This record gives sequence, structure tokens and C-alpha cells, in this order.
Amino acid sequence: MKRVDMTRRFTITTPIFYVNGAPHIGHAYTSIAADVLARFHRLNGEEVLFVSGTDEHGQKVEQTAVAKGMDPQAYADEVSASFRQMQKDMAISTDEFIRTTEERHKGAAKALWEKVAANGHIYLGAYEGWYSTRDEAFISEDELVKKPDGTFVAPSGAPVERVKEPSYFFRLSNFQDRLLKLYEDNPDFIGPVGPRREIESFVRQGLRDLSVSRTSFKWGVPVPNDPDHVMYVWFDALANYLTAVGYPDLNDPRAKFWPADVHVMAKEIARFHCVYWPAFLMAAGIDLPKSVFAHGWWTVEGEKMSKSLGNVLDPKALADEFGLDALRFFLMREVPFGGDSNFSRRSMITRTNVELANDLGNLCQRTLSQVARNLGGVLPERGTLTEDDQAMLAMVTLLPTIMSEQIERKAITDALEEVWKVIRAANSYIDRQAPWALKKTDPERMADVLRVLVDMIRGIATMLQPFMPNTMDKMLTQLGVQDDERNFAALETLIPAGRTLPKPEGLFPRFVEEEA
Ligand code: ME8
Repeated sequence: MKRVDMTRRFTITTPIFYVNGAPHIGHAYTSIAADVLARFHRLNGEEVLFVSGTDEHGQKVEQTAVAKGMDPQAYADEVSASFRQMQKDMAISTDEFIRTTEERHKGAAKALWEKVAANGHIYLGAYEGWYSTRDEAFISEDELVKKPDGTFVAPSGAPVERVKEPSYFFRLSNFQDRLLKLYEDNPDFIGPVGPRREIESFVRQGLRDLSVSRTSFKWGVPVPNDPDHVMYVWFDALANYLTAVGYPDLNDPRAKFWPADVHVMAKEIARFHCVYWPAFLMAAGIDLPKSVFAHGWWTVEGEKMSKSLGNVLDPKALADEFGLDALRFFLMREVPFGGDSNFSRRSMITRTNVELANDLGNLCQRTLSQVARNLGGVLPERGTLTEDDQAMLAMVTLLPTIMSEQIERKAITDALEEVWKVIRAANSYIDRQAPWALKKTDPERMADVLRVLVDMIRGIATMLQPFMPNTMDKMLTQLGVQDDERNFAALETLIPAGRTLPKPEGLFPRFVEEEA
């Protein structure tokens, strides 16, 4: 079987996060998922651009800063730094971190605006209607939701206020047909299918022109040639994806990374990415991203995360308690990428103990301790392979092909399950072959079995690197695999016999809940 031929270049983005509060598990989740995809493509030999950042303008950020008695820039500096720290704590391998208050970004947003305006898609008018600051979204009358007390809120439940101000408009209504054709011609443009249907039906209902500037506050990118207006925060924010590739400088070395392969986010902001963003780009005559993937929403112990409930999960605290890679693994394993999920401590503990400590940790420990004890820690030759050995090795050999196809579909959880099938098979193999019993009866066969196991674990650890980079780094070191032998293509070459392996150490401790 031939490995899926993935393009040799891969550009992936996360949303840029609002700096109106500390990063929580939701932000970490999107960052980790995108990181898994970015790392997978890098190990597959592709040139990757992975973009993330912070969204620092707009009324919401301004109001939060004012409430804290801080200057918005000073406040944004502080919170943006905490997002960067979160990404460091979660081992997120971003190549570009965009802050919308940076000059390079303001330049890109202005250039995009000028292009859209020059092409005749922006006009001056006045907006009168509802605005939700929490969502940073204009809410039309027919979207308002009536609460039992007779007041109205946004579909998200966020409060709305009446706004009346001069505003520039983007001729979104002209783009309905082109957008519908985009979705029809490219069935994979929006994934997964739930958000795709929602977006299609939203666009089919007809599009109104979109207000793209505000005049009632100042915290934003000034509109070119009209400093009374600042850009609507979403026009500004979406432009960050172009900032990352050096726009408007088409000779920038990063320009080759556009169009993006995938913008990753949660479903609540799919509309901005699947409707407004492609329309802005069409209006500017810029290539469209190849796809948008909107994953689901995390709750905590069955409840929506909120400051008032005091249940906002800090990813750093969880990583400190369970181990970073156990947290990354759990988040990617617990729910098929795309679906909604619930964070439960019980489930986190079970997965850590069963899948990491028992399945993977024990497999590695049992194998390597026998190599250390019975073979002096020296990697044996590949012996004559029995049918059982061949079947086991074939499973590992197929992993890169199967997983590449799954990762291409963003089926991150399926890809993990594929590795676990091999781990479970290796555990049955070790029980069936019982190398410890062969020590006295057939030491040569014992060495052959241990070599098959080492090679299986090498394949497993290589393919798990995108998910658990730090632990797999240690596991590959324990297996005597050198740095340049860790990409997917290197799996086609056997590690030469005779290498002395370091003393094995347990990598996945069992989690024991302290008695309250
Ligand atoms: O929307 N479950 O920023 P934001 C899953 N600045 N993912 C979650 C989550 C949860 N409970 N909570 C947050 C914005 N996320 C804009 C984006 S992009 C040009 C501008 C993640 O700080 C998820 O990725 O509100 C979601 O889409 C994003 O954080 C929203 O982050």
C-alpha cells in the first residue's frame, strides 16, 4: 500500500484568542489539536506553517481593561503573554504567534481593507440594530432569543445592546451565490458535517450587508482614510491569517504558505470563518483557504465552564497533576474530533491508568526490562520471523499509511485508536510468546521475540510523537533510536543491532487519587 500523498507544504491555524481572560482548557484543546496535526505533517516530511495568536482589539477587550483600571495595551500585553505561556506549557509548536496590536498586523488589516474597498465592496452607511459585545457580533432581529422575563439575548445567551452609529458596510449580500457554489464545489471546505449544514442553511436564507466598522469606541485598527472609524474586530482578527504569511508583501518568504490548508476552531465561530472570511478574500481577489474545521465544545463535569460557576479548568494545573502528555492524550482520545465533550476527572484518571500506564507503559517496561536483564541491554538482530512475528510487524508497517489518511480527514481520535489496536496486539503477543519462559528453553527465540517487540514499540512511539511529544521522545531514546531516525520515513529502515540501550525507566506512572 502506498502512503497517502500529502502535499509537501501544510499551513494550519488556530483562532487568535481574545485577551479578555486567562487561557483555559478550551483554548488549550484547540491549540493541542492543531499542534497534533502540525507535528504529524512535519514528521511526514512536509514544510509546515503553524499559526496562532491573540485577538486584542474590540469593545470586549477595551471594557475588560477599563473594568480593571488598566490601559488596554498594557492589559493586552499581560494577557497575551499568558496565552503564549499556556502554549509553552502545552508544548504547542507554533511557528507564528500573531498579536493584532502589532504594527505588522495593522499593516496587513489595512492592506486587506484597501483592497476590498478599491474593488468596490465597501460603502459608508449607518448601523442601527443589536450588538453583542460578548460575542463581538451584530445580531439581527430574527436571531434574537426572548427570555422568560421578556428581554432579548443573542442566540449564544449573551446580552445584546441597541447600537446606532455611522458605519462602513461590506457588500456581503453580493456573495451568497459564490459562497454556496464554494460549498457545493468543495464538499470538504467545511468540516465536520454538522457545522457544514448549519452554515449552508444560514447562507441559503440570504445574506445582509455586514457592518465592518465602529465609531462608538477607539480600541481598534483605524479605517484607512477615515480615523473616526475603527475596523469591526472580526475584520481585523480574520486578517491575522494573512499577517502570518507576510501579507501584503508577496515576496515575503512565507507567502508560499498561502492559502492555508485548514483553519481550526470551535463551532461557535464557524460562521465568521466560513462566510465572512471567504467573502472578504473573494472581494480582495485573494485565494481562499482550502478548509475550515469546527470542533465541538467542552463542558466540565457536565456544566458549561463559567467564571461565575468557578469551574473554569486551568490546563497548567491539570498538566502538573497528571503530566502534560497524559492531558494531551486524554483530550485527543476522549471524543472524536469534531464532537462535543465533557471533561470528567474520573474519566481522565481511568484513561491515564488503563490506556497509558497499563497498555502502553507496561508494554514498554516489560519489553525493555527483559532486554536489559536478559540481553545485557544490547539490541539483538532481527531473527527468523515466524508467521506471528510477521503479522505483528505488518500492523506497525501499515500505521503511517492508515494514520496519514485519518489525519488528512482530521480524524485525530481514530488515528489514536489505530495505534492502540497495535499496542493491544503487542500486549497479547508478549503474553502468547512469553519471552521470559523462553529464557531457559530457547534463548535465541527469546531474543527474536524481544527484537520484534522493540521494533513494534519503535513504530508505536514514532507515530505517537505528535500526540505526546515529550514522553515519546524519552521512549525513543530508551529504544536507542537517534534523533534523525524519528520521522515517519525513517521507519522504513531498521535500527542496527548492537546498540546499547539506556536503563529503562517507567514513563507513565499510575495515577492514585489522594483520599479527601
Ligand atoms: O472567538 N470548548 O476568541 P475566543 C472547546 N478572538 N473550545 C473552546 C472552548 C470550549 N469550551 N472555549 C474556547 C474568539 N474554545 C476570536 C477568534 S479568530 C480570527 C478570532 C476555543 O478567545 C475554541 O477554539 O473566544 C473557540 O473557537 C475559541 O477558543 C474561541 O476563543
